[in-house]
Parts: sequence; C-alpha cells; structure tokens
Amino acid sequence: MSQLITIERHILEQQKNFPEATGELTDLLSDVAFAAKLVRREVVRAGLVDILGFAGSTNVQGEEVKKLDLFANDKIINAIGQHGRFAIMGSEENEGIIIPPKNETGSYALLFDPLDGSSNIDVNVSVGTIFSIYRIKSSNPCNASISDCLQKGSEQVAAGYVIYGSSVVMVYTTGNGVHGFTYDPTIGEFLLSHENITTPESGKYYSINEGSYAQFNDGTKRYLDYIKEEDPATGRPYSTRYIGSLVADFHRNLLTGGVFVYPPTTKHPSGKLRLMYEANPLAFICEQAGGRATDGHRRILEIDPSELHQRTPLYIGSMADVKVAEEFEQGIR
Ligand code: AHM
Ligand code: MG
Repeated sequence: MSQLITIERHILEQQKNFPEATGELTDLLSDVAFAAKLVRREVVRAGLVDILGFAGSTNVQGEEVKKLDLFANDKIINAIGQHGRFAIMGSEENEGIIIPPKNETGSYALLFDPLDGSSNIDVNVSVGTIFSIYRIKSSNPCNASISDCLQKGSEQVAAGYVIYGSSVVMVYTTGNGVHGFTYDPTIGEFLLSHENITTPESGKYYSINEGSYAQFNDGTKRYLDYIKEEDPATGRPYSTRYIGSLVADFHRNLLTGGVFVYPPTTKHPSGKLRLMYEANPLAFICEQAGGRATDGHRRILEIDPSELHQRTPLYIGSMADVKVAEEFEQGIR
C-alpha cells in the first residue's frame, strides 16, 4: 500500500525545504482544512436537514444568500478566528473587514469566499470554498486595517480551494507547486491524492456562460465563433463545459486543460467575479500549475486592489488557451 500523507504532514515536509519557515503556514492551512471539514459535514447533509432555501437576506453584492452560505461563513470565521493566527479577515459575505478574537497575536490576513456557487446547492451540484492568505503589513496586529487585506495577489503567501463534489478535494499552494488532497470520511483526514499538479499547455474545453452572449463585446463574440470552428490542426472545435460553479469549472480545467472566461458584460462591465476572494487565489494556483490568469489585459496577480469586493473579468486556465482568448479581447485577432 502506498504511504498515506495527510495535508498537515505534507505541509510540514514542504517546510523542510525552507529553513527560514516558522511553521506558521502549517498551522494556518491546518485551520483552513479543519474549517473545510465542518463545512463539508453540512454540505453533504444539505438535502437532509432543514437548512436549504433562502435565508431571506441579500449579501453585500445584492445577491440572494442561502442558509448554507451563512453557515459556512460563520463556521470559517469561528473555527479559524479563534486561533489567534489571523489579525484580520475579509469574506465575500461580509461588507466590511472582520476582526477575529485574539487578533493581537496574528500576523496574517485571510480573505475567503465561504461557499462559492451556492445557487447549485439545491440541485446537488459541486460548490466550493476559496481562500487567500497574506502577511499583514502593519507591525502591530491590533492596528491591522483594510490596507492589510488590499494587497496585490502577487503578495499571497498561500491560497487554495476546497471543492465539495463527488469527493471533497482541497487544493493549495504556498508558492511551491500545487497539491491536492482528497477527504477520506472514514478517518476524517485530507490525504495527498494529486501531488505537484501541472495544467496542460492547452486543453479541449472552454467554459463561459454563453447565455450572456447578447451582453458580450465583439471580441468575446468573435472568440466564441473561433473556438467553435472546425480546425483539426488547432484541436477545434473545443467542447463547452460550464457548471456555473467557479471552483468546479476551474478544478476540471486545471486537471484536464482548457480555459475559463468570465468577460466584461453589459450587466457586469467589470466582470462578475471578485478579485480578492475568487480571482487572486485561483490565479496564484493556476500560475503555480503552469497556467495563466489575466483580466484580458493584465496579469490578475498584478492588479492593485482598491476595494474588498472589487470585481474583475477573468481569463484563466491553460497558457496557450488563455492567450488566444485574450487576443480576441484585445482586438489583436
Ligand atoms: P457566487 O459567489 O454568488 O456564488 O457567484 C459566483 C459564481 C461562480 O461560482 C460562477 O463562476 C459564476 O458565479 C457564474 O455566474 P453566471 O451565472 O453569471 O454564469
Ligand atoms: Mg463567490
């Protein structure tokens, strides 16, 4: 039998490559893995318990919030905030920053989307948690402020996601490759299942909500015509795959190759997805896996954020495929 490596053990082993590492990242990622187990416990029971349906409130983006989103948000804040490792947090479900208890000992900022793609919960389709970790700039954690959260994606010290799908998988990077762990419910551990994930240079899938076609600009429309043309030399036509749950769409394309595009639309001129909670963490992972992530013009990781809930267009996935999509957006093709 091959060796079973838990996520905690893997992070510890990785740290041996960095003599200057303090072990803090191990604790941070263990905290996230623990919170993910709590969220998973509820997600897999979603059809059984009276937790489904709308909570009756709207989130700061003006969208309907389901009860499970709120549950996941509370669990993550409580489970992670208790340990004193984070000086400040930001969640897609909270309008402002969150100051966790015992923050005076924290050196990090955590930004997260507790349950992304939550419109899929009622229909048993994959959802996910996405997270991003920065070292705070303030020398005193008690003075941590929104500017400690508003750092460029290139400053992330760790990022990852958990996909609650046919199995539950946690994927993370600390800037030293991308590693995936599958949850074994019989022992309650995330076990190494995908070491050193690399994404193919190009794939066969494109993922975009074509139902918004009328709202796309000419570049996006021409790109869609192009990707559907018959041209065996370039592997076209590509196949459409779109779940409408970013973590699931991203995870599939990361493993199989392909491109995910959420372009500017007339409804969302700056894109729909959030820079700090969705685009930055996935961009860090994608680049670490050999892929590319841009807003159609700039590298996502170099965007200087001005707001916690800032949105961005997103072109992410296989290097060659993202470049082609960008060229249409830029009018080069
Ligand atoms: P959410 O954070 O409210 O769940 O919205 C984000 C989701 C992503 O998971 C997904 O990629 C996107 O919204 C789908 O949007 P659309 O329905 O416009 O295609
Ligand atoms: Mg989201």
